[in-house]
Amino acid sequence: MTGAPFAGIATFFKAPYVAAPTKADGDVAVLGVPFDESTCHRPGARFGPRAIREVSTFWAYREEAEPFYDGETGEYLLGGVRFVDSGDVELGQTWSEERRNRTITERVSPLLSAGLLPLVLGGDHSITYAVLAAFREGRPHLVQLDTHMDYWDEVGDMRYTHGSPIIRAHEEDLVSGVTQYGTRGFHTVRDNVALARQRGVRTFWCREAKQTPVDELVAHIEPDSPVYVTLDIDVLDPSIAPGTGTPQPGGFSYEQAKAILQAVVRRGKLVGMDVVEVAPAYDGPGQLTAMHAARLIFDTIGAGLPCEGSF
Ligand SMILES: [Mn+2]
Repeated sequence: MTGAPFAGIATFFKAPYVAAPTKADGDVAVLGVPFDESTCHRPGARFGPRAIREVSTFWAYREEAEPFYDGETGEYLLGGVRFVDSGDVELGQTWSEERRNRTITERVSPLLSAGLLPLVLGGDHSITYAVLAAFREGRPHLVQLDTHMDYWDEVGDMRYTHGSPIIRAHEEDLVSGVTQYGTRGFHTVRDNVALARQRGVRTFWCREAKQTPVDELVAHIEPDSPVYVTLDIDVLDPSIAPGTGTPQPGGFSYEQAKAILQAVVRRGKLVGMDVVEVAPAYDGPGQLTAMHAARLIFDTIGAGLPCEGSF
């Protein structure tokens, strides 16, 4: 074993694969949800988990969970943090929304019971509702980085599409509050901007978030309170993240997203994270979108969990 990133099977971060991990196996449990049938436009996010896993191996050369040094911020990250890859949730194509949701929730709950931090790789954004259902008791604050509010009340007969995970989680009281960063693009009445505002969702529109110091962006989050982060990769500008189903011009740079994510998890206490809407078919050969997804995962979890050791 040379530890070469490009050799071996591409689990996330080349972490060991354990289908039902316990705390003995790791600290962060990766779970893929390759599902994109709730997409309203371009499909393909079902291939997101594999794409993110493959690109993640680029950073997998460290041994024995030694820390990374981020020279730009002068900080050590992820020292002593062990990842374990628990594989994918497989969902039947003919299943009802309720059955799909239940199946996802039932895979996340044991990870929480085992004391692991779930890191869920989508999949389209519909999966976030089902993941949050496993957090019902802890009621974390939901932090959403996303072009879209995903607060659509309903789309025809479907209540759990990728346009509605936030409204469903919010109205079912799975979360203690909602903060959105990066909202932009053309909105229709179905986006329910007014409804979200009326219910207390705090929305930082993309241009506003870019122009506001990060300390102010997170000041309303209760210090050390549980925070769940959902990162819809379309919050990034399409010039650096084209591989997604519903891109919009004018998004965050990598640095802007990183700064917000790190400020959020340093203010609150990170209890779980998902990254959704990576659709590699539109990504091109450079794997840009998956690369940014993987790197922002490391930046966020690295800032959110204590780091042991330095070198
Ligand atoms: Mn979304």
